[in-house]
Amino acid sequence: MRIDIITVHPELIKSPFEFSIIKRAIDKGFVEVHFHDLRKFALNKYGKIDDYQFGGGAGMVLMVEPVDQCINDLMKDRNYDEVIYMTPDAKTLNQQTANTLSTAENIIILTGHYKGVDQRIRDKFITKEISIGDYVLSGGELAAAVLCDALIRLIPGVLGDETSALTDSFQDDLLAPPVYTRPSEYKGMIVPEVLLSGDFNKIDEWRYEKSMERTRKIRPDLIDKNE
Ligand code: 6GU
Repeated sequence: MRIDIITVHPELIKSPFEFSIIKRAIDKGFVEVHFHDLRKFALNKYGKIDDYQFGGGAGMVLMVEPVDQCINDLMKDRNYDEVIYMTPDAKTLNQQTANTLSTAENIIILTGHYKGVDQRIRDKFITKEISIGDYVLSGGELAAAVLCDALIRLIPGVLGDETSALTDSFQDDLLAPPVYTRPSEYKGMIVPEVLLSGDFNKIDEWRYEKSMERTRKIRPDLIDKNE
């Protein structure tokens, strides 16, 4: 997979790609991530990329021209499966969207800032708009990093244990069960005996029950959705 991220603040978004699973995925060649500084396409030597909105109102809007040029440059070299715009006024990211996007070959992610991007960019290029939740961030960079993390870990081979991405919370619309590791007793706090029993049928059953219990308590909407 190749991901091209267009941003006003490349430095803000780089570090999540430099650690742990995501770094390993890049090092092993499962994914290529390229950052594109919108200011390189600025209208003047002062780096102008935004302007006041027509009709009045507070906040700056990313201009059509720099974004259009940046996306056109990328599209000259390859075809893109999706051109994604990160914005709070969109459908919320969920596991199903992440699963689908993780099979793409090439994607562009445009991160908004200020008041967002000129609507003409959305009309002309954007194939998918994604929010990461019902709250407002100061820019789309962190949201883009969240999206990339969710996608990259799903690429086959990225996680050492092939099955573990599939047993995550939300893959089956249930929250994950509790987990424990050594020691089996600490300051009188003990690990549930079934986990030490070696009986894998019983363990699976216990985990499922705990998943249901947690989901009913914390996210009953996930269960109602399937009934
Ligand atoms: Cl994608 N962008 C911004 N600015 N705020 C958000 C968001 C995105 N998703 C939730 N809040």
